[in-house]
Amino acid sequence: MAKMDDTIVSQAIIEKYFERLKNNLRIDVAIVGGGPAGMVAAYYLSKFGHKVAMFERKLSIGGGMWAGGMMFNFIVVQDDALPVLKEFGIEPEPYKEKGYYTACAVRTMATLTAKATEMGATIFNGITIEDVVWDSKRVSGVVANWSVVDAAGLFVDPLTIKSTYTIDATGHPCEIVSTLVKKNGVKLYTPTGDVAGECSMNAIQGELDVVANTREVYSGIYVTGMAANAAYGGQRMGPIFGGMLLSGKRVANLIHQSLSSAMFSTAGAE
Ligand code: 48H
Repeated sequence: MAKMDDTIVSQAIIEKYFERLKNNLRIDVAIVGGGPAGMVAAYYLSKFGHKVAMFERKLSIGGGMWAGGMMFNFIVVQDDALPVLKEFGIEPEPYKEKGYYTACAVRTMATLTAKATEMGATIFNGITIEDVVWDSKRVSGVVANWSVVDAAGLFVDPLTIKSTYTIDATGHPCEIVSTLVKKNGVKLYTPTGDVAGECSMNAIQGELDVVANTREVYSGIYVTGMAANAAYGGQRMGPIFGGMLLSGKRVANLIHQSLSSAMFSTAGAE
């Protein structure tokens, strides 16, 4: 093996990372949260040709999908979501009851990630989005810091990334939209004007809700996945994941429409 210089290893990593970071300071779409909904959104938006960066607090992306149901690492999907899985080249196995399919949670999440990055999405892991950029009218970016800064309880000023659109894909806590409301008292496009909060389990209704609730929740920011049900008060659905995939696809389509029109969308309606 050729002689290795340790500092060249360091130099390569530092140069490549900072090149990537600098290249993503102004983007079309910032996705906060690397669960299934965010990852599907990253794939489709990249496929449309938009510049997309995803920020994930943990080192591992995947959110709740890795764990399937109660850590039995299988997911269930329904007929409606099969075209999305097919797009990713994932073939779920038909279950003995008609209309139900199972897939390995780990393999599914790994494939979603591989395809989203192949399509051009950039993933920043180990970074927490702690705030948004807001000009009293519109969200126009995200405020990022190392997750370890938060974990260590340090006070370190963050850095800013400008994005034409932001997606809150943070799952159950709907963290980014909640911060927007808490800090600025803005009125969301939800019926209450606030984060309504997720309702209890009802798999059929929850799956319908998560798709219907995927929308612009305030100027410049959309919700997808469980964050959509938290924002609009939809029900939870347990480890059936078709709705997450369909929600990710829907948010990508909605944002693509807005980016393709000359003006930013101006209202909560889709
Ligand atoms: C950076 C952040 C931040 C932040 C959070 O929870 P997720 O898997 O979200 P979804 O909506 O894609 O999928 C939901 C699904 O996993 C689930 O929980 C279901 C179907 N539940 C049904 C039920 O009944 O319980 O992923 C969200 C990701 C996580 O990886 C977080 O670490 C990350 O977002 N995240 N990343 N900055 N401020 N907050």
